[in-house]
Amino acid sequence: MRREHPTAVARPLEQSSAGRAAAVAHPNIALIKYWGKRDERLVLPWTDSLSMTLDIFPTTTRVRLDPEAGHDEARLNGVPATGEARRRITAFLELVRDMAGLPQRAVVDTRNTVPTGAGLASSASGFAALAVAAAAAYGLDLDATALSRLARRGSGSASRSVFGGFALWHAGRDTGTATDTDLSSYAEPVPAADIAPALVIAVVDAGPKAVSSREAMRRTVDTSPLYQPWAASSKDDLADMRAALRRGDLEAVGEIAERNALGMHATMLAARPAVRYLSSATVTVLDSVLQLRRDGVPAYATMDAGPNVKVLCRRADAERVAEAVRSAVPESLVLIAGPGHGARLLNEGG
Ligand code: 2P0
Repeated sequence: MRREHPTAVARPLEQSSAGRAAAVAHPNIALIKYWGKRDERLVLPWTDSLSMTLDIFPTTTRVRLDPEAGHDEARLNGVPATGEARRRITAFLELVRDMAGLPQRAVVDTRNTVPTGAGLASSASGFAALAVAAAAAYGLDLDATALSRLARRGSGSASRSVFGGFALWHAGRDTGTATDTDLSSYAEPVPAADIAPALVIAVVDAGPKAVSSREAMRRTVDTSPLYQPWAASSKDDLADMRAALRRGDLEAVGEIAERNALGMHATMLAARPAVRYLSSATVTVLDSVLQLRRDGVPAYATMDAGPNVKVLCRRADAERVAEAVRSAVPESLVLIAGPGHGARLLNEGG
């Protein structure tokens, strides 16, 4: 069956809110991971992924067009963006300008509340908020599917933060032209029974990571003998995960998420040279999660491109889980998150 993809409709700038807009978005944590691109320019992954958007760590981004400016300006938490961060924001704005057919440069102001670069998906909330704010500031009238595709070009995981709750990002198909392929890779909400979930986030190290996830993914795909087997098993994990969410089986959701994440880290450990994000503190938290399960508390761990651990459990067990993790790693910062909303425009009075 062919799925119809609503396409973006550009509006003239005069009809948008005077070339400025603000948006807020939240990070998401993948329960079925995205790890590896088959097309770096279009940010197309090898596998589908599935995540839960959080209700903590919002990113707020303001975009204002500046007809006088010769280049884009971006500030991250008040500090001018430089290097790779600046390059990625400018490349993203170029894409938006192409879509809108407008030449004006922009001033971008981003406020992150998540520790940047610590494997807590600041690029997901960051590019989801930037996609929504920049599209509005440049007068593009995009639906959520199109915003998700656009956010993907900034950072793959951002495609999922456009949506609240559980979201599935389709890897897309390579059957047609680059345009068709681009259209086929977007996120959408996933049907789920109410499992009243919480993610207990153990920040064992808030410092920036040694290897960017971009570089780590590239190295894994290019050199890890475990990559293709993991990608194949991730397909089965996704099918099992969707079924578990539909029937509201939190224990199955947790088990599948944990095995998928450990498998992803195994692919990195087998890369040449190895990429190891997990630290001794990570393993200590993993031990405490095992102990919780032995004590009859359903709790399951997932880790991203960093040493921090996110523990999926029932909302009703979240305090107990947080306490167990805190006493395992007393120097960690432990937070409780629930399912959050998708990215949205802020009404700032014009
Ligand atoms: C995820 N991660 O699914 C996976 C699991 C980290 C581990 O998405 O290169 O910042 O910008 O597309 O989205 C981190 O990668 O990478 C990520 P790019 P992104 O959440």
